[in-house]
Amino acid sequence: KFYKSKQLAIVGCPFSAGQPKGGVDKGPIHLVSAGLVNQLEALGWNVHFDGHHQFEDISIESDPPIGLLKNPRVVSRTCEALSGVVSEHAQNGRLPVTLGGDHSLAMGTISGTLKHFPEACVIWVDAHADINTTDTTDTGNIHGMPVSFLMGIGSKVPEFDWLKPVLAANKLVYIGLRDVDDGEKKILRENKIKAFSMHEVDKYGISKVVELALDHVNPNRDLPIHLSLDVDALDPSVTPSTGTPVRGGLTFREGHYVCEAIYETGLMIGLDIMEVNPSVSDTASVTQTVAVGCSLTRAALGETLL
Ligand code: B3U
Ligand code: MN
Ligand code: MN
Repeated sequence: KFYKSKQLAIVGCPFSAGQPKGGVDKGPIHLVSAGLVNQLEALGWNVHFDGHHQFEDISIESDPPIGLLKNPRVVSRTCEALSGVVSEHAQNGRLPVTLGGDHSLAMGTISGTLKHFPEACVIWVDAHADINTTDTTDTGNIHGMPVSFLMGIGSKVPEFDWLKPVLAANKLVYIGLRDVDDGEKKILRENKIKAFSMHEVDKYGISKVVELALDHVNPNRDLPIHLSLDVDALDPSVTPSTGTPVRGGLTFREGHYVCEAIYETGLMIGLDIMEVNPSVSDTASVTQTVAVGCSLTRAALGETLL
C-alpha cells in the first residue's frame, strides 16, 4: 500500500557496540550468506543489496563512557548514518529491511522510517523492552535503551542531539516481553505503553495478541507499521544464538505468525531483524538461528505455508 512495487533494500549492519558481546556484528553476514537475498527474490521481491554497510568513517578510536553509557559516540553516529540510509530507501520506494547487529540500531531504522512516514506505528517484538533511559540503565548497554531515545524520555545526552523524539507512547506496542527491569516497568506504566508479555501470549494465544496489538496502535488498519524484531523474542530452543537469551519465549510458529500477520496487513513500511549472534553457542545452534532469522524475514515479506 505504501510502496509502489515489490522493491526492498537489505541494509546489512555489522554492528555490536550497543552491547558487550562480540559476534553480533557477524549476524547480517551469516543471514545473507545463508541465501536471504535469493529467498526474497523467489518471493517476487526486487532486492537491492550492495554489500553490508561499513560505517567506516564513524569508527572512533577513543569513545569513553558518558555516565554509564558504553560506546555512546560510535552508537550515536552509526545510528545517525543508518537513519539516513533507511530514510533514503523509504523515500525511493524501497522497503528497508535492516539486518543487525544489536538492537541499538533501531534508533537509526525507526527514526529513518518515521522521517518518511511520521504517522507510522511500531511493533516491537522482543524478550526485553529496550526502554531503559540514561537514568535507569544498570548495564549501560545502549541496546537496552533505543526506545527511550526514540521517545525522548530520560536525561539528554548531547551526543544524541540529532535524534529528535519521534515516537509517541501510543504509537508503540510490545509483544513477547519476559525480562523487563523494574525501572522499565515503571516507564511502561507511567507512559501507558501497551505491552503483551508472554503471560498474555499464553492467556489469549498469539493471534488474539496480534489483533489486540494492532487494535491499539492501528485501530483502523490504515497506518504504516514498522516491525522491529529481536530474535531473542523467540524461545532459546528456537533461536539459541543471541546475546541475551531468556527462557519461556515465543515458539517457532508464534514468531512466524506475528510476521505473517503483519505482512497480511499490507501496511509494513520497515522491518528489523536484530541480535543474531553467530558467536554464541555451537555450530548447529548458529545454523539453526540463522535459518530461523531468514525464515522470519521471509514470513514478514509474504511467504505463506500454502
Ligand atoms: N534490560 C537489560 C538487559 C537487556 C536489554 N536488552 C537486552 N538485554 N538484549 C539492559 O541491559 O538494559
Ligand atoms: Mn532482546
Ligand atoms: Mn532488543
